[in-house]
Amino acid sequence: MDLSKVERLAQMLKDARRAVFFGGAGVSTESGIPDFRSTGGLYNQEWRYPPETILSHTFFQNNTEEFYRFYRKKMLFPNAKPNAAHEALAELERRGILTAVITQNIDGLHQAAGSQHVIELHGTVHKNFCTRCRRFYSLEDILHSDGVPRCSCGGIIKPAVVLYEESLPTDAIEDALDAIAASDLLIIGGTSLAVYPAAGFVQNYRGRLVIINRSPTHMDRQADLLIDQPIGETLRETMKLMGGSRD
Ligand code: CNA
Repeated sequence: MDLSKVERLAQMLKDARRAVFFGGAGVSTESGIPDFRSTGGLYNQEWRYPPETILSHTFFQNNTEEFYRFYRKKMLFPNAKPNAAHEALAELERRGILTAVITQNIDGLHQAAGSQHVIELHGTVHKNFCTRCRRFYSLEDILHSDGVPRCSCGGIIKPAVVLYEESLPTDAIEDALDAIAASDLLIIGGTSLAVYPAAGFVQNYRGRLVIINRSPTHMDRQADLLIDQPIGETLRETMKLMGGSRD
């Protein structure tokens, strides 16, 4: 761990008036949830179809049973717990430094860590709806079902997760763009910035920019501070340096 970089991050957070965090699957790898594009990630595992095909709207419609086989096995981690990154971000919000967590993740771990203002660009596995009558079902309901989960009305239940080919929720887009526009520090972490339109939200950022990612991203040259270390460890060390209060 490069402590001088951690020191700089701690100072940037102390100086910030409205910091925002924008993250992805890499934030949850230290909780045991694999990401898509790392070596051990889902894109490097053998499966009959590539993940972006299985996780597409068309595939859900035409191969619902296979979709659910993949989804249950690879996207649901009911026992995962928030790690040091989720906890640090929740603490930064409590201290009035961080105004929003914008996430591409669907695992609900930011909320589990206590973050209040979480903008879920790609939805969540914790909400599921009947495609016919819109009745709500919990993650537990999905975990306790077999094959294709069905509503009491007979309709197929679909997770409130944004699949490839589907649009992002309008309110989440607006909320994310507002939070980014009002911020003076943006921390991007645990994301390859390869999935659009989400990655486009941070592309032209003009404030101070920190990137914490284990592998390179196309925005690295724009960053005021670049940390290629695990994000949980990085934020844990940063919080230690920040001490108990803002100053
Ligand atoms: P991605 O494309 O898999 O990229 C993850 C990035 O994080 C990679 O660049 C890694 O190098 C980096 N990374 C991995 N672990 C760490 C770590 N501990 N510290 C720092 N960097 C790390 O994932 P994106 O989020 O960019 O792609 C967007 C997809 C992935 C979204 O649609 C998500 O819904 C989807 N996804 C979400 C989850 C989840 O909810 N936990 C899991 C897997 C995939």
